[in-house]
Amino acid sequence: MSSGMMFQTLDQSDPELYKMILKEKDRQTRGLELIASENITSLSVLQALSTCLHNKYAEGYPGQRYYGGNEHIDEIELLAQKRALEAFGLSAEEWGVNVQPYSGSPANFAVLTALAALAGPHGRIMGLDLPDGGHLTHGYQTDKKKISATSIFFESMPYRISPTTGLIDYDQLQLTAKLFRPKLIIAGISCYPRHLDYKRFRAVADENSAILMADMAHVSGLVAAGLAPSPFEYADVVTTTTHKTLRGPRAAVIFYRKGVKSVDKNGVKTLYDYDEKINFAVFPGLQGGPHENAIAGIATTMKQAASEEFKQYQQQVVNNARVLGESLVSSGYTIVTGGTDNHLVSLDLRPFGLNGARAERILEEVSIACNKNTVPGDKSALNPGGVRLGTPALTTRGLKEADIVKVVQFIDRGLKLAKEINASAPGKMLNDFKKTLETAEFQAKVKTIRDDVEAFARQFPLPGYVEY
Ligand code: DSN
Repeated sequence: MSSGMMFQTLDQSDPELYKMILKEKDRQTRGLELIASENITSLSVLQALSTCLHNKYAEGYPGQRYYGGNEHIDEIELLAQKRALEAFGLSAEEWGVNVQPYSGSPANFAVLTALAALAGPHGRIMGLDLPDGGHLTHGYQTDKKKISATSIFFESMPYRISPTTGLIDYDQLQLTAKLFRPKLIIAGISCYPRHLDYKRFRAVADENSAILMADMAHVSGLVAAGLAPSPFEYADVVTTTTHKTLRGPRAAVIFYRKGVKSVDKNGVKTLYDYDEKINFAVFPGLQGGPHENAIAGIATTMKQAASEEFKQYQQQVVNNARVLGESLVSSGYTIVTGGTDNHLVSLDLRPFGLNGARAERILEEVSIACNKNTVPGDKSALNPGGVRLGTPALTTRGLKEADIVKVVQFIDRGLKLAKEINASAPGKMLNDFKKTLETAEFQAKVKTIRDDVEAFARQFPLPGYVEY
């Protein structure tokens, strides 16, 4: 019987929810998305995500599932694995890949579970501190509280950036690693506008007999396109989400070395054992049934990532980020490290006389999305002095260099308005700012900028389904 709610479209069966989705689609269409970790995935990925693959349980791995009926699921997962290796130019003899992680945080936790916990649950790890541009799952804790589970179940020690240059202090990492003797070092960023020196990371890892894990989530699209240094030359394990610059589904993959690790003077070979450990940590260690619809999305993303069109897209992402930085500087703003090598710019608003929270708030009011972020020397991660801006999503919508110059003009108008609001606010608290922003006088000014931003943004199509 093909009637009843099971056969209705979403707009028929749940108009209340459907309307909310339409509103979100409209928000994305009329806004400028500058959150550096976001992107707009392709129609084909959205289609893969909403297929019958969603219905299937497939605990285990291709050829070794716990339930029957997985012959086609196996084909799809093997295709995703093969294409993931190809997208990054990896040979199946030297690298393996697990495409099941639900997203970046579980992927990173699985690697730590597999490799840092070899000597028990308190394996020592080092990662870039979150306020310095690292990620929660690289061991983040504060002096008061262990925040990430990666700092609760592992012993973590951060490395940092120089408060003056904004660049990673590799010398300090080297010194600290000697004292801390980490089992695993993470080379990865969430807000760092420069390339990483993987060779240097490898040297520090070797000095301490540590495993080198690269979390290339932010830059994996650039790596696939050959526009950022490849971590594969130096790292033992590489994780990445698949939805940032890579522009795929909300998911993640883990690459790990396999095959011959070393040969001693008698010709005796030692093999990598990451394969079994990492796969076991993902399932059954931490996850249950893999999301095979997301894995199908990964398969088609990796096909796209190997294409010439994708390389051109990534080149445009980088070009746009460079122009974003240059235009901000020529408009009088300060950007961390003075420029960018990748897809993001870290805007330091302290010299301009504004903080990150106010900047994020005003820009949201005028339909520009970004996020407040710490900048070098910030005393408090709760009150950061800057915002992070990235170009992947805008580039997907087709913006080129000249469009980015216009985007900077909109940002500039918004930030100057924020200063005007600050000057009129009765006090110095964020609430004073927000209340003043709500007054009719400033709402009228906000509307003028927002109307211009939205008219501009609507010129650029949003990939995906036409309606939602
Ligand atoms: N939320 C992502 C980012 O913004 O970098 C990382 O998880």
